[in-house]
Amino acid sequence: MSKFVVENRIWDKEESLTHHELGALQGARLKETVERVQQVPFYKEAFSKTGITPEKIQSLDDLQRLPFTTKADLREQYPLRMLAVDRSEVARYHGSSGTTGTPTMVAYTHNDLKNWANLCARFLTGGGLLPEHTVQIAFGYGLFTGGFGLHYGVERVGAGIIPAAAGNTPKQIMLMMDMQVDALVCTPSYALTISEFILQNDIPRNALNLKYAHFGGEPWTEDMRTRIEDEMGILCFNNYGLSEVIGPGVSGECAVRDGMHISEDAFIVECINPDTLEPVAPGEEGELVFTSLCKEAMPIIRYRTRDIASLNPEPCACGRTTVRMSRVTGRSDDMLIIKGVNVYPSQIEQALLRVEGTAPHYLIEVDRPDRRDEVTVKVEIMEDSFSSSMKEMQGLKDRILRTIQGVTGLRMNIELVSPNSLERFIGKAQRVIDHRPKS
Ligand code: DLL
Repeated sequence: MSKFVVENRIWDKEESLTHHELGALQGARLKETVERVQQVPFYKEAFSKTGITPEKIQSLDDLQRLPFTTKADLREQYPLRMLAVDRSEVARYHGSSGTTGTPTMVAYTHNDLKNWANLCARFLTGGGLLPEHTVQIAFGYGLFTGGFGLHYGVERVGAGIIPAAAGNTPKQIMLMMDMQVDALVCTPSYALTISEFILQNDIPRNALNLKYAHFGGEPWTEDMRTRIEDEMGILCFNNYGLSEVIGPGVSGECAVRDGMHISEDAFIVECINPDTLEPVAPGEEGELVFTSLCKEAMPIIRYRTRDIASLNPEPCACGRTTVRMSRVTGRSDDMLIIKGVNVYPSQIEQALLRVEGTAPHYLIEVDRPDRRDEVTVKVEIMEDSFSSSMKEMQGLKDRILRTIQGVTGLRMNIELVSPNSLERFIGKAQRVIDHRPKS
């Protein structure tokens, strides 16, 4: 565990408004956003279909009268039909990591970029960033919002940036050592790859000056945090965002690390039951829905993220008053339905990491031989847990099987594979392959 202590710092006053102040600000900004989206034919049409006019939106209470926006809607408007400003006002474009090949393009005005950098500066400050630190950004720089988003956030705080980008792990480590880097920014799965390289090459911990890291861009579990923290001797913070809403900077952990603070002056968050579309109670899991409040180029109304998490409106010990979201346990479209039971890959990860002797590298393969769903979890074993005794290996397999069954209620096939045999990731990990025919 790291000895690094993060002082409790708050970046700007919008993070700790009173309930009343926040409500008034959100209400006023919602009205402006509703006016702005009248420039987007998609919204104009969606509003008129339901008989909503901007005048009918007077306060936050009217939010639920507005239509939802889905990923499919954005795909249909590809590439830029969601733009609410003239193209001459666009300063930058990014794209979401689409699995279908066509990305969803998003656009930012100069104001949007300024605002975005500020949102990232907030969670970075909450998680320890100081102007005197040196930060290595090992996210992809490109259409992906991770690299540039974090880059300008770190710059806004005034810290020194090493824009290493993702990949070339030996060079990442050389830079971290030679430049005495304080903080690492990347996906949690790339952090695992880096950590493994450090261990395998016997690089002593004191050759690095790394104190903490900000990870985001993909789901990860609390058990994964513990593994990485123990291996690297650092503190790890979680941050969340999505391109359609802005990129990173939607939310992030503070020093308390009990949920990610959502920047509510910039986004209204709702948590709904994805089937009934009704709000769920605080603390209950549901799908997150975001409405942007400050975006000029591509404002978005009630965007259904498909990310499953819960909201905690209780005040936080750090002094911020903003609502906190839990870890994302999964995306509704990542959810596997196995023999009628809903399972998220994160549940399998959580179970696996609890079994001593397993490495945090795994692959979940789903198939349907003889019309019966079958899941095989390939798990790497740690070098020093490997044994030539069949009995010991069978014992490890049984422990994994039982732990997964305890968490998911399902029996899965467990395949132990040798160290280093599964793919390593430099960006977002792909840990599920579903071979079942799409119905
Ligand atoms: O991943 C933005 C980002 C970059 C956030 C870097 C944080 C750090 P997209 O490529 O559009 O944008 O993917 C967004 O990634 O809907 C979630 O499913 C997932 N995701 C992002 N951050 C987290 C997180 C960026 N901390 C999608 N935990 C989102 C769990 C996350 N899932």
